[in-house]
Amino acid sequence: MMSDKHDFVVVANRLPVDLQTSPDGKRTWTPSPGGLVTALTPVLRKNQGCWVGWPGVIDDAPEPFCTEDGVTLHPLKLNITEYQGFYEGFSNATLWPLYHDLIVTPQYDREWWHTYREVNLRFADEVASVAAHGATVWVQDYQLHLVPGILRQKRPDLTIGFFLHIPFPSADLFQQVPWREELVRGLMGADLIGFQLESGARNFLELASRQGYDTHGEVSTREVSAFINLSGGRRVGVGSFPISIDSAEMADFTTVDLGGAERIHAELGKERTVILGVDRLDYTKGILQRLIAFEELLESGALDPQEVAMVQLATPSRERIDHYRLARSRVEEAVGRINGRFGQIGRPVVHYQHTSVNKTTLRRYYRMADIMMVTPFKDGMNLVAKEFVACHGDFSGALVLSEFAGAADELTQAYLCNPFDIESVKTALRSAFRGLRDQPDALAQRMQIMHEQVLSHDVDLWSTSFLTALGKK
Ligand code: ADQ
Repeated sequence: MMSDKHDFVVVANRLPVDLQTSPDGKRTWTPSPGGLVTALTPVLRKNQGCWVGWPGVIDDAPEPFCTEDGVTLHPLKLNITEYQGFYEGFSNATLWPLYHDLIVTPQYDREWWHTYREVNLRFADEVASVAAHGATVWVQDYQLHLVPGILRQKRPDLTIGFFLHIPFPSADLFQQVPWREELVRGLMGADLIGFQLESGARNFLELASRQGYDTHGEVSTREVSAFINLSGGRRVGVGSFPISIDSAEMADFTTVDLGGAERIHAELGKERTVILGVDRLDYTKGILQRLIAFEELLESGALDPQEVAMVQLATPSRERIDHYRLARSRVEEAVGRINGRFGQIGRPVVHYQHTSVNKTTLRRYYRMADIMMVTPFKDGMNLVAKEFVACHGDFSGALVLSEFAGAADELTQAYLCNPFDIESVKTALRSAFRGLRDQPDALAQRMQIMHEQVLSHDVDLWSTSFLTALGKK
């Protein structure tokens, strides 16, 4: 039975559904499971929960429907103007680059801002219409900054949590935004504001204090000991809640044919060391820098093209935004150049695929890779790093990881590098090679420590600790 009021509501820009059109033109909307869905499904199921979001297709949306897990999916339709101003514009060409420390210059466009406000209002309206009296609402990410504030005004009975999946920048950077007060006020509607890292939470407290809010306490992880006192007696908790993956499921290869992983390796060349990259094709991920580091090591002779192969899987992303198109063409130019210089016909040194792959295939890639390269300039967490580590319960393999990925706080046994410094990426990659060749025991020990960290800190811990802290507020 689908009830129209819910005690627990998740609201995210994206609803976890995909539209499938069969050859005869028949259209079906099917739930699409991802990490966030897996983490939240138990809570949603227990509370007859509801998920509000945009179904991913412009000007089209199914009626609300109930999944097999008993979760109501409540779609919100966006037209092309809303999609451009709210999603591509303000969310992804203003806030995204600003929050990633200006890797590209953010654009401040008043029209986008107006649309962003209007769309946030619509999201808040939808939530208000489905939330039962006294319900808990969990707002996700930078696309919905204003939702907590609007909801608080409409529905003071609700308990509201907000979690930011991407980094939160220093107060100095944030103060650039023409609408800085409104954005902060929007978040203040929440009872609890969660960040990936303590550094992001501290940046936010510093910003709030500069904007005249009364802040007190020290930031901590998975619990709340820092607060902002608002006039009227309400207080907002601020804390760090590092997100993770469904680690046990990722690590469990009992139903996955490991021969598949071996076959992939064999196709690339059994004797070759395989370096893997897996990313959304985003300029923050440092894909080009990783390729250049690889190229320079081939050029200097430090790596032999007969003995090594790089695989880069890149999911298409935000393709209508200029900086994304440019990032893609630079990556593809580098792949072509490196293969032109160091590959042979039928035997490239870089294997590049600009598509998404299914989860089982992805896990085979992770498992067969000798070295995983995760080199973002800035990343809230980076789940790919954790997925790779979870897939190496045999303690094989090495991880090269950017210091600027949130995951570096936990995966301290990785070969850390600074992606702004190509020499540093090269050094980390060479160290990983040396580890593989000369110090297998030390390498296995590093992987074991990281594997245990990821297995004991999974996405369930993330959602439970956030919701427990929110419940205590
Ligand atoms: P993203 O920037 O999307 O997430 P990430 O955390 O790495 O980055 O998650 C990407 C997900 O997409 C992973 O689960 C990965 O397996 C999958 N993926 C990537 N390429 C793929 C491919 N070619 N085929 C199939 N799957 C692929 C944002 C923030 C991160 C934060 C997460 C969660 O930017 O910092 O970790 O949210 O909070």
